[in-house]
Amino acid sequence: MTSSHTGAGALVVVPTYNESENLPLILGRLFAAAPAIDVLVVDDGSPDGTGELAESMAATDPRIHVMHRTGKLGLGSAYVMGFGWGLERGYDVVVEMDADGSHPPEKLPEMIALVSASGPAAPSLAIGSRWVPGGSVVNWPVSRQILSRGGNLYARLALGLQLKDVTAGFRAYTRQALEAMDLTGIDSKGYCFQVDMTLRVLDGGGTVVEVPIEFRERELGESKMSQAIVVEAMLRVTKWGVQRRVQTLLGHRPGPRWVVED
Ligand SMILES: Nc1nc2c(ncn2[C@@H]2O[C@H](COP(=O)(O)OP(=O)(O)O)[C@@H](O)[C@H]2O)c(=O)[nH]1
Ligand SMILES: [Mg+2]
Repeated sequence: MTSSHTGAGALVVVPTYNESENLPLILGRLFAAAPAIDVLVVDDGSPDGTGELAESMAATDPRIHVMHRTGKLGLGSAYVMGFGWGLERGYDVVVEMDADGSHPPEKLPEMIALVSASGPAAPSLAIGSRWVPGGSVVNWPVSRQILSRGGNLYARLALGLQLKDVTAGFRAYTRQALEAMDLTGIDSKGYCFQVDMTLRVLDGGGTVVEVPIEFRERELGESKMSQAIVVEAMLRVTKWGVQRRVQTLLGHRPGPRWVVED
């Protein structure tokens, strides 16, 4: 762990596993778009030296912080640890963003402004969404598009959500939304982490807004998506869907809460 910055503002948590080619590019774009932002790289002992590279970048840029974990422990727990780090240091907004360049940091000022607005109608979570009008995907194989569309359709039906892109990993949360949930209770690893977090925001009384983004598949490095991640997501979404229906039937939960749509 590098220096201990303290302060309000926004923290972008960037999980990395073998992203040495991408990290300098994405951080360059991020700081060009949002110079006042801080970054926490959560590296899982990448064999390609991403962790060391992040350290060397942090040595010359006080906005960059690095957390090292001992092995590949999954995206979900990397974010949970990153969120905890950010909350301890007083950030007002905490962002999730991939290192591979698929999430446009140029959209972050808009997303952060949305969740930073005051008043009861202000959203607690802004999702950078591929599947709302104005959103798009570039260079993604049809198989991945079908998986994402199908996964989102299934999650919408199973969970009674109106969101179009509930598996998206480009997100800005308010500190209040994260503080209102039990982060230690999260053990989702892959895409279902994003669904899990969305349900927790809604269950905590928060609202969600989707901001259209152009999602551009990585040009460098490799995806860590696996069959296990897809299976985990399907099983868990099914389980949560059944649990929520039973709770509604028993009168322990109101029917689906509709979300704010952009
Ligand atoms: N720290 C950490 N980062 C991970 C892990 N798995 C994936 N990532 C990072 O999470 C982001 C998204 O992963 P990616 O492989 O691009 O998934 P895809 O976009 O679904 O194909 C990238 O920045 C990865 O380096 C992990 O186990 N630990
Ligand atoms: Mg990716």
